[in-house]
Amino acid sequence: MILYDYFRSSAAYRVRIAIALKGLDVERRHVHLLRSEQRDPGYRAKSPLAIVPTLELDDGRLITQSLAIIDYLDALQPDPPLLPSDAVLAAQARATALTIACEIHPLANLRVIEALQRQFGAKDVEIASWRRLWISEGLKAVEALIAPAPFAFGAEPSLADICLVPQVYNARRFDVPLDACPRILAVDAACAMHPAFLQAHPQAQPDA
Ligand SMILES: N[C@@H](CCC(=O)N[C@@H](CS)C(=O)NCC(=O)O)C(=O)O
Repeated sequence: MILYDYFRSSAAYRVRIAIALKGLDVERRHVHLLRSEQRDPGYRAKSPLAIVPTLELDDGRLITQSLAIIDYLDALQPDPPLLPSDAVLAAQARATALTIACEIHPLANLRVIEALQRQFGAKDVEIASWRRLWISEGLKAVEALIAPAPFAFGAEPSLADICLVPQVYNARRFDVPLDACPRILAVDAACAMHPAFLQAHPQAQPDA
């Protein structure tokens, strides 16, 4: 299997955490987003939206979307599970992951930021404020959804932690204050000591 990846992509970071938790052996190809390599026709043929991550299976079939890739990896290697065994907790962990992946992350994506600059002449200071607004609003909602113990939904990392840690990394990168989010900070601190999260960290990647 090949993962098309970029060290600072938070969506690819989610998949790297899942790969590390599952102990899977996956080849990596780097797609440099700031050099627009995601828009090269060869890569766009694999990912029609020209975004990372994409997983290419050994038979050439392709899976896009980090959460779909993670679902596939979970089916391929069920141990350790990525959702709590309790049905309600599993649904809440998934809801937390979707809050991050659907309600926060897309609003500050590179192509959205580029469109704000190109179509509306948004300046750097306005872009920074836009990013902070949506990350901070979204994380406040996540703060209310999770119940650290010490991971977001129990004693083991779940899909919620897999999505939360990269989003916290982004929040810090863009100077979003996190003092109003003690639960998120506690979960992030628990994950920071877990080997799979350390292995998947952007600064630990060969293309960093
Ligand atoms: N919903 C997608 C989001 C993927 C995504 O937005 N990737 C970003 C990096 S985090 C990207 O490739 N952006 C390139 C661009 O906007 O041009 C997923 O979860 O895989």
